[in-house]
Amino acid sequence: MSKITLFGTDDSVYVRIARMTLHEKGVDYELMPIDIFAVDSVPASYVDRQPFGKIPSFEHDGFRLYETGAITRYIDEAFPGPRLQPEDPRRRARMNQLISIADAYIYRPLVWGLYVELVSKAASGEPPDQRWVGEAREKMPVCLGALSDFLADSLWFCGDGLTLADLYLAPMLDYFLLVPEGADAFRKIENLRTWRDRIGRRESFLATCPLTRS
Ligand SMILES: N[C@@H](CCC(=O)N[C@@H](CS)C(=O)NCC(=O)O)C(=O)O
Repeated sequence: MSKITLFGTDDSVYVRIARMTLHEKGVDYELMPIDIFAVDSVPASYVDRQPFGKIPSFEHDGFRLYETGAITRYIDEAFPGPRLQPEDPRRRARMNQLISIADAYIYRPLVWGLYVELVSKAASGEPPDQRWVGEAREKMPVCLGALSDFLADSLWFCGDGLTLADLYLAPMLDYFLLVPEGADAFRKIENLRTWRDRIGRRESFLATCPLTRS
């Protein structure tokens, strides 16, 4: 029986991407809590797993891996279950493009610049960094416009089949949708709204909702 461990916390966007991938593949795993933000509680041994101090990291029968892109592609390729990467080279390139976009242009402004600054900090009575919020606000329509163009009238971001691109975007947009102005802008874009409703019904999405929000 193979043993799979994912290290990280359930409220992390990137941990959720890896968890959704495991759920979509029907792979059992253990989530080992590592609170990367509670500096004192990060075990020194975690640095051996992830020297850059990020979550998640992953282990499968002694094989250690970090970086969510590598982890999710490995899970898709090493385990049976529905394929989450298109065979067709152009669709696969599109999926990889979307994952890069999510990493490079979506995560920071929509999750950190808007959700963390306007929702998370407000909950703990901290004022937002208005410069950071302003930059994120400028980027928001570019992010949503590009995603809507990629999705077009498809069921999923790369066509008729769910791929890793959908699993990357869902946890990021889930935090962004907790920002009232983000939710307003998003809900006005019909194809994104329909996609969100579709992915929001999947077991992988529901089962990985951060416990702090359930
Ligand atoms: N490139 C990393 C990014 C992972 C990442 O940024 N994780 C966040 C949590 S969602 C983290 O560990 N943040 C801690 C920090 O930035 O100090 C990956 O793909 O796994």
